[in-house]
Amino acid sequence: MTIQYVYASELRSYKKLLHVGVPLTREKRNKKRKERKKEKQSKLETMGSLTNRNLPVIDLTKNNVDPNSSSWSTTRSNVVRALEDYGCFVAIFDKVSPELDKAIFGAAEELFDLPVESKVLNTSKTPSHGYVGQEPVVPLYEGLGIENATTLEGVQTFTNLLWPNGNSNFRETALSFSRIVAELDQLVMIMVCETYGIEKEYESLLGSMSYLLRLIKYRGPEENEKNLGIVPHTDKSFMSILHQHQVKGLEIKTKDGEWILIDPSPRSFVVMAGDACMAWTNGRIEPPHHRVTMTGKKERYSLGLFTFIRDLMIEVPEALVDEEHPLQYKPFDHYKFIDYYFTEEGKKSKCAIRSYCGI
Ligand SMILES: O=C(O)CCC(=O)C(=O)O
Repeated sequence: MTIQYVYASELRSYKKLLHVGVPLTREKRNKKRKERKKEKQSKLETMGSLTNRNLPVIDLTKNNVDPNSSSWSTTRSNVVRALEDYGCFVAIFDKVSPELDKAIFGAAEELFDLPVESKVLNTSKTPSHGYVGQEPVVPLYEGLGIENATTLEGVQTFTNLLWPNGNSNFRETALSFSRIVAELDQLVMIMVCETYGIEKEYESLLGSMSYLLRLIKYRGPEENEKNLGIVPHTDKSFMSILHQHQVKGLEIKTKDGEWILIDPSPRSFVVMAGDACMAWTNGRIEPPHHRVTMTGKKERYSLGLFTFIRDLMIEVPEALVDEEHPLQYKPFDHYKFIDYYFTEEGKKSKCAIRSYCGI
């Protein structure tokens, strides 16, 4: 909606331009028209267009993400505006090659085809970071989590657990995918931090950053079974990047209550703020509610790369506190917050991060 407003206001200023000053000759008018068309086209390419109804789509390929390019600052402000307005956006990102995209979803199929007795071996000290499945509230859902997914050790531990005789193809594919998608996460965060003037604070979080790769499968609903894949929720992460394979289902709620269905594509990655990001940015970036609704009988695969901060108290940077923005959150430990979320009190709370560390 904000972006539609920008276009409307741009149009008004173009119209004003046409009515102000010395009358233009036909030749000059044509020249101006061509310039405007070119400018609008390049804005659409760099700002992102409005497919997926009104969720911003932002091109984060090549030139747009070179800090020395002329489009860096426009892309950066589009990213921050999208996060402030929607808590998320669809990134067009081409660093995951079509081959890797095919391989990671192939690896996911192979993983879910393992017997349940193997999958339940994927446990974690952190609630919901290991195997989740066969849950009566969401019977279609099954997910496995690879902790420390950007490290060889993390992916190796997971692989050895599920395939005691080894599976180097799974290990290499999961590791490459996680590392490349983590680059997207860090690129977005750099843009956010440059905008807010909090690069130093981000650097100190970086050393404590830990990535969880969650591989997710929803089986198609049977006759008389509801099509709810996952209940509406906000993520407990710092940031999340979601990637769907072929079958639609992910819906994101806008601030005015509209659910938007997101189209899957190999180059589309939904970049989304989690609860911890809202607290860290002192409420500037709010996590969006999202859910999965299965639209047909076909099974659906998706991936989520989630960022968490380990062994470091997360504190609102001083630059984000002023008269207009009084401090809203006390320093907190991310993993203790997740534990709290899974208590009776946390589960009942309307906004767990606020009840946990809100002021
Ligand atoms: O499957 C999806 O597309 C979304 C999964 C999700 O919302 C989550 O894991 O938090």
